[in-house]
Parts: sequence; structure tokens; C-alpha cells
Amino acid sequence: MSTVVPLETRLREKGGEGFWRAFIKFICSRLCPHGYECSELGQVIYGYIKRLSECFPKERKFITFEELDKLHKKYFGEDVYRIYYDRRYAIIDYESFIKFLEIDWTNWKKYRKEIWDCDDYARVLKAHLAEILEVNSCGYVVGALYRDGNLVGYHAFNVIPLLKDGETKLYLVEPQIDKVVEIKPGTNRVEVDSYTYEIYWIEY
Ligand SMILES: [Ca+2]
Ligand SMILES: [Ca+2]
Repeated sequence: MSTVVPLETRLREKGGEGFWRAFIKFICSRLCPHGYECSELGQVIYGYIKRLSECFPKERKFITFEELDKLHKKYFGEDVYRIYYDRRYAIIDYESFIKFLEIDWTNWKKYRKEIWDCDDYARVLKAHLAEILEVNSCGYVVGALYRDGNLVGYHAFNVIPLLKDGETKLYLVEPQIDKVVEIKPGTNRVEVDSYTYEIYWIEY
């Protein structure tokens, strides 16, 4: 286990005590004609940075790609093809991930066919986790979506290993609505509300 330095501390380290306050003032002066002093904008940005720093996990665990593959096979056997880009993966706890989803803006952007649709939501959520929390274990999934047994279409979404109750478990994430569902080992089909998600392959 290693300790993760909160964003707030990192910003302080960068430029001393007043660095991030000056940073917010600068942003506000560009966005609001009244500047920082009389605008709510500064408070909003300040609040956002505070919340972002609070969602940084206190602890994280690293596992090798062999260990992640063992977990993957426990859930899906050999049925789901997988690619590993890294030799080791950072894993965080379930609660920290949920807190992160609440303030992450991937799902805030409006769906636009082709330009900003399922594959884009899934790739950006994976990228944000690596960029902001330095968590590289979120998988990009290609699969299919069914409703009442009928194919709705081919679909992209995410799968992520998370620490919960002393175990590492796999979760399906629908990045368009921040929905997180625990996967049951032994099948590549996951029920999410009235839909069935089928997993074809995962890029970790
Ligand atoms: Ca979100
Ligand atoms: Ca697209």
C-alpha cells in the first residue's frame, strides 16, 4: 500500500501556499467581469477543487498483469479476449471510485451520434481515471447490448477491478450515466436494469 498525495497538497507543493488561490483568481478574472472578489464563480471552483482532492483514495494497491488476468479468468474464463497495456495496475476502493464518478464530467457532455457516443464516453472515462487519479486499471470494453432478448446494438462501456470488503472484484460501468454494477463470476453477460450487457473483449 502506498499513500496518494492529494491534489490540494500537490498544488501547494508546486508554488507554495497561495498557488492554487492565485490560480483560481486568474481563472475567475478571465471568466467573470467582476473577478474573484464578488463572484460565486471562485467559490464554485474552490469547492470543486476541494471535492476533487477529497475523492483521492487514501490507499491503493498494485497488482501485476498476471494477477489481473487471473481475476479476469475467474470471472469470464477464456471466453472474453483481453489486452494488457501495462505490467502492473493501480487498484482503488469502491467508495473512492463512486466519489470520483460523482464529480467526473465524462457523463455531463450530451450524447451525439458518432462524434460523442458510447466508444468516446468509455475511452474518456478510462483516460480521466489515469490522468486525474493515476488509476490505469479501468478496462475499455467492446460488446453488445440486449433488451428483452433482442439485440439493441453493439456497445462500448467499461469494466474496472475495485477493492470491496477485503476482496478485489470486477464491476461493469456504464460511463454515459455513471451506473456501476458488480459482475457475477462465471458469465460474460451482466444484467443492468432492463438491459443485458454482453462482453466480447476488454483492453486494460
Ligand atoms: Ca460523472
Ligand atoms: Ca464515437
